[in-house]
Amino acid sequence: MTQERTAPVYQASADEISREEGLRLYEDMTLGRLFEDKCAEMYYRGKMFGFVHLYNGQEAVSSGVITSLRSDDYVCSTYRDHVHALSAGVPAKQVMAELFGKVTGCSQGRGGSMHLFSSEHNLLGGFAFVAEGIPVAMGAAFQSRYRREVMKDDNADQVSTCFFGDGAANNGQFFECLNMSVLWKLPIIYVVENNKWAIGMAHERATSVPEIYKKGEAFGMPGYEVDGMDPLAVRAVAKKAIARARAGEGPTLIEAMTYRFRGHSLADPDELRSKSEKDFWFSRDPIKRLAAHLTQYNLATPEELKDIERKIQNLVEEAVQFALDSPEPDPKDLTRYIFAED
Ligand SMILES: Cc1ncc(C[n+]2csc(CCOP(=O)(O)OP(=O)(O)O)c2C)c(N)n1
Ligand SMILES: [Mg+2]
Repeated sequence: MTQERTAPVYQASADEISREEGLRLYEDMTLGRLFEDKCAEMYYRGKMFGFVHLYNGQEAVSSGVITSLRSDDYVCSTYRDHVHALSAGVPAKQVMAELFGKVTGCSQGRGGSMHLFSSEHNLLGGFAFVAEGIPVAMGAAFQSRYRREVMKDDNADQVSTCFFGDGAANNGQFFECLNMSVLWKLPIIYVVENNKWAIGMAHERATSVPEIYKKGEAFGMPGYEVDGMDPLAVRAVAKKAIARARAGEGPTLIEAMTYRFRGHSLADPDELRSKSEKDFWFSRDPIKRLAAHLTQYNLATPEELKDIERKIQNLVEEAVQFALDSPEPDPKDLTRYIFAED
């Protein structure tokens, strides 16, 4: 096996996180994992249609960044968007119903897996085209700055976060947005989830400089490489970037080294990645990592963590029942939501 690129190990201190914050993080990551496992089950039972891309393994990135945000900050995602939506506070029922194409879904059953949206939770969307969300998130960051500085709205200090993959970081929109957001000092955080693969294309075969975080430097933007399998490491770097953006100092690029535990989508037999590579990353499970920290520093007992898992499992079951019981969109509403309504 070739040497795996990982970020430097982060040494979390005993007082890194409070019990309350630690349990919230654990709950959020557990929800992400159990929700996705249930999606796989429902997909194979024929309850969902189209492509469904799961996030298993990458939970430390979504939870580490999004639980560090304020509820009025913005989150922009890709087609791998279920867990970002959950971390942003979209109820599991609404996400599951959307995946079932039901009218009670967060996009009223029009979007499906790749197009989760919630204006209430400042979730700007899941986007199916690779890198499509990057300029959208930058637009959100622009409006924050414009409202604050031109319209003199002191409350307009919202930060935008933009999640995307290593493959997206080879797309022109990425570079254009890095340039523009530094030029305009926009309050945005670019979070590259480097999971080593873009479908079946290995990252180092597709890019000239595999260390994506270094690409910020060319535009005068701080770039951080972080262990994306460690929620506390992600959280620490996210907090720094959020404070910088909130203070009007401009954007940050974060490259989180992570791994998806399943195939590209549920239609992918996942035969290209080697067993030894998968085993290396499975042994770095981010949820187990957080559990070890919480128990080591007496922030939680194993029984308490088990209780959280049981509670979340029930919540996911309820989400499925809600989705099953919900109606399909009415065909007479087919042309609604295309243009702004009166
Ligand atoms: C503009 C565009 N080109 C190609 C595709 C097909 N496509 C879908 S996912 C994907 C790989 C993207 O990989 P990455 O950005 O690393 O994200 P990951 O799936 O690993 O989360 C590609 C090429 C697409 N959706 N959009
Ligand atoms: Mg990738």
